[in-house]
Amino acid sequence: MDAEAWRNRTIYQVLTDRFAIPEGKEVEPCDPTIGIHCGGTWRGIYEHLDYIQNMNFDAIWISPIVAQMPQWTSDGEAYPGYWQQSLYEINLAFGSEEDLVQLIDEIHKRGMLVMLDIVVNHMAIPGPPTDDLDYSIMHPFNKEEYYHPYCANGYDDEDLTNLQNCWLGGEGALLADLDTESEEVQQMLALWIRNQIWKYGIDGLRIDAAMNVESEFFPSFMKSADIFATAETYTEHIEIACEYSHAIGSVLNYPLYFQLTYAFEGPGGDMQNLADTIKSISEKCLDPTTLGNFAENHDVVRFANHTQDMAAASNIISYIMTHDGIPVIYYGEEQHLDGGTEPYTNRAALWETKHDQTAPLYKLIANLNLFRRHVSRNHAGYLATESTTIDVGKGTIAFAKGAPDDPKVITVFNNQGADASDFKVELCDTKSHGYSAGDELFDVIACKSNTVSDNGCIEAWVSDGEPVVLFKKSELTGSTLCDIEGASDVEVEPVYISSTTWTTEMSGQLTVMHSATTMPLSDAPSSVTATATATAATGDSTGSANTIGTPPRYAMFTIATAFLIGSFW
Ligand SMILES: [Ca+2]
Repeated sequence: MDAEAWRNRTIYQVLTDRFAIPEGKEVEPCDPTIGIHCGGTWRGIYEHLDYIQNMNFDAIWISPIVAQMPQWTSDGEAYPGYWQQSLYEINLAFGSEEDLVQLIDEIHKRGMLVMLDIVVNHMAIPGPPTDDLDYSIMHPFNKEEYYHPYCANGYDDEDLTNLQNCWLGGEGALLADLDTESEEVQQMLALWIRNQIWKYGIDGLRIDAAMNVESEFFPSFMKSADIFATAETYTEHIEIACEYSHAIGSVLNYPLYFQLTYAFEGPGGDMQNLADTIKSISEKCLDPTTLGNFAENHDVVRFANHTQDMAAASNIISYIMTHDGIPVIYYGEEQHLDGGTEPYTNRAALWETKHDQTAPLYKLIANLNLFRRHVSRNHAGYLATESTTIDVGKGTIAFAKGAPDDPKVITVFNNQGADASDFKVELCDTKSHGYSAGDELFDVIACKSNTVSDNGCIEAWVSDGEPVVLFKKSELTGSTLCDIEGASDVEVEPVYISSTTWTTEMSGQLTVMHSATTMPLSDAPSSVTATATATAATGDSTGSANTIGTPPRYAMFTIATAFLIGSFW
């Protein structure tokens, strides 16, 4: 799955420990302030996929899956999954290997993609830092020589050496910084990522703490991974984030995140500053339409922690869902959760909301996902074309998005809040919005028609501070939005899962690899589809020339998947 395939998707970010507990599992009430496991599992996610899919997401980002530092330390437990200790074992706190395989299988069956969170910067070892740390407990990086020498607090984005070579983490959980300049370390990480992707059928990666690794590491790592990745570059500096977008292909758009939050958290927010940031990112990053856009994640305070205003939340979410880039919504954002980061109450247990599918922001996201998919299905260039900023006012900003010859989606956002009096934003530059007098538009947020005035102005009426999302009304037939006539749901894109086995040398041993790799059905050669059908019929595993056998569990998995995907198609 490449960047083009991911650009058409929207991502729901799950913190596996906090999203859902499986039926029948008893857990204590979750206190996110104390930093211990609350009991969410892969099986819990599996049982709550409807909650994600009914919001019309077609990709899910899950926490890292590998085995963690097992013990409690003064920094808490490894519940988020970033304190890895053994890269070829899975994290049993999240379930069994069968549970993980079942989850990924089901996500694929539903036509959704899996984004796996991974760490290449560090391994975890209990502190405090001393001269005789036992590196042998970490696998496969079990010797001191694989690491940079200890130095604390590698968080200074003004000092590259500190940022890239010093250790993250606290005194309790030391995050031993891998010597990613070493060719041996590079080769071991390349082998590992190929293993994970092929073994589990991973479609995309989210790379943790990417900025803490020199950007030169990534081009060859990405060549080994050979799938789309986006990465954490936790900085306001556009130059740094964009450098990593070139090295990796995409980053999570932190520079935009900071300015979006400032712009929308209250009526004083600076929209011109937001417009300038969008322009600068467009000039410096690889491709803004494949960056990951977000307003919340597990490392930042939730937006409702800045303001409880529902209209403000609607505006920032609507921006994420309609502007250039791949929307990423953090679990609980749809429930208007309001946690902060000191302590990490932004990681509250979602089950305490009872996974409410009637929450206002849940419904807003569901509709905007549907809208995005509807427009992009009918207009191939929509998502790949960068927006034009067509108006910046005091507390308002408006955009037009769409390929040159296509009708444009017109969006108008504001930071005036739910108690603001109704007002209108007039967009009179017919060249930039592309519509003519008398054209009938439709606002998919307010579910209201809007006719372009005789002088060619679009009069975008803002009620209760809500955002305005306008499109040509005749284009919305069949979208199911606002009960417009001709309702029919838009199917998510089916994916084909190929199955092969192959062998490779790993840590000096010949090891059988089991592949379950996904691609859009449209990309699968006809012979591949035929093979999958034949596979299901005969019960034989497909394989490449160097196949030396498929362990039964994986054979079952890949054959069943091929069969079900075949039926789906
Ligand atoms: Ca590093």
